[in-house]
Amino acid sequence: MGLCCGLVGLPSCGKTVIFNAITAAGVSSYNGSKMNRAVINIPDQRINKLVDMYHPQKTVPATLDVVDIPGLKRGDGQGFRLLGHIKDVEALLHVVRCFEDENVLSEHARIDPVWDVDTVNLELMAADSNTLLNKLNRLAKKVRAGDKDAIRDVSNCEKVYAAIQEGIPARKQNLNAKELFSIRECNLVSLKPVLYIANIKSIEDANNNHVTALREIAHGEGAEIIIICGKDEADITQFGINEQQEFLKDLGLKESSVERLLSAAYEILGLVNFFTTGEDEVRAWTCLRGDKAPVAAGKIHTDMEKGFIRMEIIPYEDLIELGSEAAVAKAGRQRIEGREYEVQEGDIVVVRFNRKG
Ligand SMILES: Nc1nc2c(ncn2[C@@H]2O[C@H](COP(=O)(O)OP(=O)(O)OP(=O)(O)O)[C@@H](O)[C@H]2O)c(=O)[nH]1
Ligand SMILES: [Mg+2]
Repeated sequence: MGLCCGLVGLPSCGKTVIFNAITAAGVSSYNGSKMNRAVINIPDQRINKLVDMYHPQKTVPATLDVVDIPGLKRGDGQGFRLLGHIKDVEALLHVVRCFEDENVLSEHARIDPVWDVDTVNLELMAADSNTLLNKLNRLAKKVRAGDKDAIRDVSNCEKVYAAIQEGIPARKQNLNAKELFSIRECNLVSLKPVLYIANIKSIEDANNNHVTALREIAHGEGAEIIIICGKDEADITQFGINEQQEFLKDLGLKESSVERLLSAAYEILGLVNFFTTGEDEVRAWTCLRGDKAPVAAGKIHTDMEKGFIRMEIIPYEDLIELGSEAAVAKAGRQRIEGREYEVQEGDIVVVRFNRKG
């Protein structure tokens, strides 16, 4: 399974419209109480080149799961109800309404990205406060028994909790590795990386005041922002690929929102794609930047992680340059790496493993 991103935001900010724009799912926009889920195939020219070379029976691109989560409202505790869905995702795609339209109801008296972002952050932090308090309660017993690990965990959890009470989401707290370790099991929602999506009416609005306000928020916290004409882009997903290109040009866009979103999501999540190749299957896999070879091998099969022996690697660029695996081997560019190797973007891998694990 690919990694999972969740669309969050206030009601009617355009989450479902943007979900349709990036997944071409064509979901009806008017049922805000329902969760929607879709899998995006990640377009990758390299896969096409590998298919030309291996003529496999099956081709599997990398994927990204996207879920459309019903709107959060300020202070009505929905954060708790929706928390389960948000806990399941690895990154938040935070949609912020930056379009004016009196026919579309707004949560607030006026369109106000600062208020919107605050509201979502408050809901996420309310949910996290609850999670942390539960964890502290559970730890209290162990602390009374003098458990050293529990004493350290309590102090770290209390620190994160106190900062949340001051209005600082966990992702902005610059937590160190030990603190992160203590709160890992809590799976805090305000710790998840955020990509802001400004939903605008038309490309002329790309620099309107609302977008400027959102950009300032994003820059202030070192987050990325992408701008999407949700409604128009959702409409054009219903056309064929060539027509879509024409329409994008008409909208003044070079790339579709899927492409922009994917590259931003890859960046914030620190994702790396690697490949397995053969006559039966050419397949792209996803791991996190910095993942060691056994962890990456585990994406292919858990047995490969358990019984990992070594990884044989051909960099994609070398394979294309030299034309065949045999030529790469002859040129001495195939590598053998062990458990400490960090898998790199574009590695074509063969995992050697002990089947008994
Ligand atoms: N004019 C205009 N309307 C939009 C735009 N994006 C969304 N809308 C409209 O806003 C309304 C709400 O959009 P949705 O995508 O359903 O909003 P949502 O965030 O999914 O809302 P909930 O699911 O209720 O939380 C719909 O009527 C959309 O047609 C836009 O860019 N411009
Ligand atoms: Mg919706």
